[in-house]
Amino acid sequence: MISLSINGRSVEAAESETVLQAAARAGIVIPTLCFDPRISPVGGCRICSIEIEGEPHPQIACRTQVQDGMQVITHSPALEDFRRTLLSWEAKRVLPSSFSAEPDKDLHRLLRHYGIAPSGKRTQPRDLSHPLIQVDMSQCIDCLRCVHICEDLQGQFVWHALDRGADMHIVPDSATTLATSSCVACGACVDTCPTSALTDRNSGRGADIENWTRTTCVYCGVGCEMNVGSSKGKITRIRPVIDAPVNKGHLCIKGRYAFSFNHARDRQTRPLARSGRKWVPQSWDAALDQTAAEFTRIAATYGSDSIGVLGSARATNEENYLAQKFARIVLGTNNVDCCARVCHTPSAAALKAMLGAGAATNSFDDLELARTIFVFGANPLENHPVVGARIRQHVLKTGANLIVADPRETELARMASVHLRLRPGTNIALLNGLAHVIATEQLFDRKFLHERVTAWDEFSDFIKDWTPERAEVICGVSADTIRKAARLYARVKPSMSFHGLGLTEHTQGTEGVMALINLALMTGSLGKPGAGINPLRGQNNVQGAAHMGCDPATLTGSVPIDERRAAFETVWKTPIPHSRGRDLLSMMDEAEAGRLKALYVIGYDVLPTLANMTATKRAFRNLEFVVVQDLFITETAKVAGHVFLPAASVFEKDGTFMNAERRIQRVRKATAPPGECRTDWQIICALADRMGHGEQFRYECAEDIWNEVRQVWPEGAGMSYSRLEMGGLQWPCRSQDDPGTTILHQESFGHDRRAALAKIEYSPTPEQTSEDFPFLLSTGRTLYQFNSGTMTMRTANSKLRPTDTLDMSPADAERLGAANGGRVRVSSRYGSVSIEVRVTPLVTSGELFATFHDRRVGLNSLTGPFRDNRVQAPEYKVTAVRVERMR
Ligand SMILES: Nc1nc2c(c(=O)[nH]1)N[C@H]1C(S)=C(S)[C@@H](COP(=O)(O)OP(=O)(O)OC[C@H]3O[C@@H](n4cnc5c(=O)[nH]c(N)nc54)[C@H](O)[C@@H]3O)O[C@H]1N2
Ligand SMILES: Nc1nc2c(c(=O)[nH]1)N[C@H]1C(S)=C(S)[C@@H](COP(=O)(O)OP(=O)(O)OC[C@H]3O[C@@H](n4cnc5c(=O)[nH]c(N)nc54)[C@H](O)[C@@H]3O)O[C@H]1N2
Ligand SMILES: [Mo]
Repeated sequence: MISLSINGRSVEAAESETVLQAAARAGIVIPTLCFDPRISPVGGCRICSIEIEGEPHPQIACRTQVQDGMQVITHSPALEDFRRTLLSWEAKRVLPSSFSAEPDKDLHRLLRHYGIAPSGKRTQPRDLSHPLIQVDMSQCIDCLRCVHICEDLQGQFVWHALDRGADMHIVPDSATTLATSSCVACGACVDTCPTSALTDRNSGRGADIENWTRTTCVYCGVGCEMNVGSSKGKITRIRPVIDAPVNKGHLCIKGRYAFSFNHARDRQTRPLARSGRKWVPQSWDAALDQTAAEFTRIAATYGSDSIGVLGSARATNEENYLAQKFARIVLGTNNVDCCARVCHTPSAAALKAMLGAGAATNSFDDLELARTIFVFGANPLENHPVVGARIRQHVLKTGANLIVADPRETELARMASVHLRLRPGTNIALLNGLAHVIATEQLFDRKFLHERVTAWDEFSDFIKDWTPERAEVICGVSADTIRKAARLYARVKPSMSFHGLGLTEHTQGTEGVMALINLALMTGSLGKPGAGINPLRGQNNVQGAAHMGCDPATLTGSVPIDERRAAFETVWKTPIPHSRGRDLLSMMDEAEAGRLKALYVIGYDVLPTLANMTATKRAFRNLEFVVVQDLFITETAKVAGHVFLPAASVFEKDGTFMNAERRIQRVRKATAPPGECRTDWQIICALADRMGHGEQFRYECAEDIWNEVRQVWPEGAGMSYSRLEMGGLQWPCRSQDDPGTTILHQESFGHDRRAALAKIEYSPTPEQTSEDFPFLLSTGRTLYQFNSGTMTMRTANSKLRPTDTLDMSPADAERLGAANGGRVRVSSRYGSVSIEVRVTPLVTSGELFATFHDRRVGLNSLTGPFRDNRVQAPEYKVTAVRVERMR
């Protein structure tokens, strides 16, 4: 540390700091205009000029390093005059109407502070081509913040500065409109722009915002923190939290812009009951009475295990905790699950079985420490965009190695050191080939193998047969490429892997994750910074929903029921049923067989998103009673619902989420629920009360529920709301003074000091192409839409991506005579759909890729009945199909 004087005050600073940073820490505000902590200092505006004793001219604080004994003046009359002069020039670019509409823009604040009136006029037309971002270059002051933030934070390189000096102007990479540029609408440029040159469209006037609430994003498992602006009871604007540990001042198009669903006209705000084909509004009393009576009747007639409950990966931990408690002690069944089943239950199962904890081993902050990043079957630039951008930045800035295993040439694959472009459904062959190279070339970590790993002899015997040449025949990746990837992963360490559904949604999904864990065990890539096995979890709280106990076999904390039965029964004051619970897929089978009679579906549109929709529909139609608790009449409700209970959204309640790196973060109420909507936890408690269990469901607020969770879950006991108020914490966190755990397995694994390697044989899926079904279809996501589309389809995101597409290689399109944007009929052994074609070189000839977000397409009519051989996740990633042109 060194010491300097600022305005006569002695200030301590680190040698690496700038005067601006040191001053800010001391609470001294130096005005800035082109500065943003998220980008490296541009230093062009000179507003942050300061006087330094001994220097003849003013220096700029954002680029001046502190020095021991330095004497700084930040606010002399001369400096203030200088600032006023500079700002008077900039004021000529500011339109008076923008000045009053957007008081929080940095330049507008400064003008107000210095009492300078804006006097700008529009000198060129606005660019209104983009549905989310308005461009008004009349008001641009050439500060370059947009150019730099797009490079430094998002890595998209959309904005460019053309010409120099007085002629400088900023243009998108299309050189014409923003809509035709490569913009992905993360909104970072708007967020940093200090004028109204870049503003959000459709998000109200900044001047009208009455409240800002810090909360956690409602979409994916990254867990970005955001500030939600509201006015007159509506969400009107969302901005990233600058000091958030996960997103560090960044958001993606969904978090930033896709919030208008919250106030959609068809948002349901009253309980409804089905009467024939119609939904009839009900009072809460009537709807809850009917639900309680039906559950009671069905349990009495067919037994408790004829009812199932599905928790919601979109709702809070507190609510999911209550959903499983409700199933177990009110209904008396362990039939409780959630949509983790269909995505990363294979990851949780594999990690739990091999390493003793069913969650990501490391934190997102580790990725900047990794020298090799292995992205396996995941597409983070679209599906976890803030993490995707961090990966891209790390690779661009440090030259870290990137290995991508994906049948498609995703954007990350395009910039990878090695792209393992395998045939869908052949992960095991590829992973075993990689393990073979590590074993036979002795690239393993001898010390780690000795101290932390067992079953090496059997494993090395087994893996001998998996030569890269053998793997090549199956997975289509050349033996040399496999060798290259194995050498990078094993030699250039630390090596960190991130994986997605391309690994898990297969008949060998769990085993695929196990085969990936083998690589980490062999190379000692566990329990260390910059390493580990990290599933990129799906929704905002899917990790939490399952961890809270929305899983038939485990209780809160992911413990097998019989391991902690007594402890839970003491707190719950009721016995937990002994019968084996059914997972979602078995519930569907039971419904089809007529043995499951009722389903309580909380925040999960099962019907269109489960594979093999024809079978799902049959199962649902067999049910005597289905309750849907959601924001909207979902497809599930439309086809099968009997009672609809209107839930408050994430913007309308308090609670916590658990992100993909085990971080518990607060969710805070930004607006009141509309109409008669109630929070999920209030609804569950009201139902429990009606069914005679009010005593065990008496809570005043979300925090009361959380405190009970902490009581039954020792690894979460240390995370009180008062601590979470200061920022998220990662479990295990056992006591109030436990800082939480950023990296698991440092000294020993969850179950033991040593973990065993797993011998995984490859067994091809029964879903094979044939003469009738010659194409392999894989399904997944796009940046702009989210899952069932219930939320994003009701926002302006739909203008950027109106419907699902079938991605097809140019060669196949030509052969079939299918044009870009034309319609085709796709048929599998299970069903058929009509869908728009998108011709793209990103998919290989013979393979197809489609998204599943648009209910009008109903893509899951195509996907089939096969499931993961251990935990039943559907095989969404391989379906044999044929394609016919539609006339
Ligand atoms: N924008 C957006 N973001 C989302 C979602 C969304 O719907 N939209 N959904 C959220 C949810 S619930 C989840 S679970 C996550 C999912 O996030 P991801 O796991 O990234 O999801 P997918 O796009 O389904 O699949 C990832 C990749 O797997 C590849 N793949 C297909 N078959 C194979 C194979 O056999 N082997 C390998 N190695 N790769 C294969 C696909 O080409 C694709 O690029 O995203 C979350 N984030
Ligand atoms: N073909 C194909 N199909 C797939 C996949 C694939 O890769 N390919 N992926 C699968 C995967 S990984 C997943 S996770 C599923 C996702 O399928 P879903 O879980 O159905 O997807 P979401 O769109 O996340 O839907 C959640 C529902 O929760 C509601 N909701 C939001 N917030 C709240 C709340 O606070 N309370 C309540 N009660 N409701 C709320 C929304 O309105 C929405 O209806 O889809 C699966 N389907
Ligand atoms: Mo998911």
